[in-house]
Amino acid sequence: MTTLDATASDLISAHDREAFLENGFHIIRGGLTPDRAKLYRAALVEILRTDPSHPYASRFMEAQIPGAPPTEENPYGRWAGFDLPLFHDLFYDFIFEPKIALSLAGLLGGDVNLYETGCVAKVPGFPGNYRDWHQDSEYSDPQSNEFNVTVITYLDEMDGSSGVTAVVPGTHRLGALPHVVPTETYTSGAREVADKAKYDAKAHYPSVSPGDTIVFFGRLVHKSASNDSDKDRMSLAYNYMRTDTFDLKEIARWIGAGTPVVRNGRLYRPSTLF
Ligand SMILES: O=C(O)CCC(=O)C(=O)O
Repeated sequence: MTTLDATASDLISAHDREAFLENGFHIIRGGLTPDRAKLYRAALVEILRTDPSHPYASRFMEAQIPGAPPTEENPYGRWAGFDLPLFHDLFYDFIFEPKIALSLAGLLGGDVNLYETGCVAKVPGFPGNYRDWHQDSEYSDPQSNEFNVTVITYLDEMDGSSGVTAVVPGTHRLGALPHVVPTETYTSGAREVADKAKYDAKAHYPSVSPGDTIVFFGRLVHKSASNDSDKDRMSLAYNYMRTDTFDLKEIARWIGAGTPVVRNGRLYRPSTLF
């Protein structure tokens, strides 16, 4: 059976879902084939080179970090980017990657919409406290339920010393934690949990291959590991929600937010009228 013919229940077992609800995260091994991971990586390198004069260049966050200079692949030292379909159509196509999208339906227990598109890029020397412990729900609260997930697809091999996402299992059950603006000299400036040091001891740093995908609840405490290697490490970071998950205050204006992705357990195709 090809993944296009698959349904959510072919990919996520009852045990997978229970473990996801308990731990707050799940890893889809081989979410992309190695060839597809290469294709997206090449497209990501292309858009990381977008000229700063581009009208939408402010969608990229640039880092000035001593010991972590820009590289040939990432000449402006961009560590994060948002609204990727504005820059390359492939990042629209990615929304519908079958194995990932259908696994999400299995994990969330219902049909799925897109919420946000983005990327994370770590140049060699990227420090482990630059994007420190935080909950992504800090940026989407309040919502009607907690079925908003961050979905990070690795385009390089990564582990705890080469830029993987570190997670603290079970922290999604703590509810919304207080966040503060970081005080270090070199930091993303993005809000992080108030008492961050206490999460270090309980951290889990997975080892991943290109195409592997981690899915976690917006309330799961997580951070970026340092990249102590001599190579750029890149990933795509998208958010998806169950169809009964709504913004209750500010309605998200991310490109594509609300796009249907899975319906009736199958990948959405705009075909019913044509
Ligand atoms: O490095 C990662 O994979 C996580 C990045 C992250 O949490 C963020 O940019 O908010």
